[in-house]
Amino acid sequence: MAELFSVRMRASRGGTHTSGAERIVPDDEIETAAASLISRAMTHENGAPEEIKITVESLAGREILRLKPLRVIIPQAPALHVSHEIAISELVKAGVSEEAAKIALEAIISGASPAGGNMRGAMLVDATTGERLEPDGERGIRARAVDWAKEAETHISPAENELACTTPHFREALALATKAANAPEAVAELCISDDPHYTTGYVASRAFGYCRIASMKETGCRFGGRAFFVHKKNLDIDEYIGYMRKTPVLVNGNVEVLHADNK
Ligand code: PML
Repeated sequence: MAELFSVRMRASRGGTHTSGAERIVPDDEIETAAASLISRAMTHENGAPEEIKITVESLAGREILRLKPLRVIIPQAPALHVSHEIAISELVKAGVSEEAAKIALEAIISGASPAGGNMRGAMLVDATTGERLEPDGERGIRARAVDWAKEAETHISPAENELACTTPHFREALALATKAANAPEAVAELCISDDPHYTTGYVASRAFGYCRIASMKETGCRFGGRAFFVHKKNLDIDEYIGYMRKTPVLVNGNVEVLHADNK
């Protein structure tokens, strides 16, 4: 099999992150992947960047983990208060305490970094107490080295089409959530986009899948981010961070999408 490379883009303006994305591709697709990531950075709704960093890194010698995408469930969430209730109840179902779920949700929608803005990566949160465990509150935890397998890229099922699960946001988030759900000591994840006009978020867990929730914030709100909930008691934080940053994951398989009736 051809050697694979991670091609990552991070764009910023005035020191503030504007967009970021990653592809895992064979060597003869590096240039195309880099060009498409640059175009994405330049046209992002967070505004034109002043700086775009592209990192190309060989994944040779690293074992590639192949995972099936989490199952996708879409509840009815017509308004902010309903969507937040659904998110909290999904987190609780997955094993997060209500207190920890509320702490993380509140932090994400009001700026989770110590300076009061968005973090560059995700919060790491003890699922029982809500204690923040990430070593650096600005940088947070970065989930890297994850993409769809090439075979999966062009396959969008009729259900995905019908339920508008075709945005790049969705597909990238589902791949990332699939990786995160398989991390050591992972309990669940909560995500709200930091794009001001993208208000759909999700709660994901290995046991219950990817619950895609509309109206997670007001349109125009610039806050957003992720919380990875873990069991602190058994956590080896270096192992966890190593998995999230370094273990290459390719997601492949049909995306199963279901509408759910709210309980
Ligand atoms: C992000 O902006 O990176 C988060 C995207 C969340 C996508 C939610 C969805 O559309 O399912």
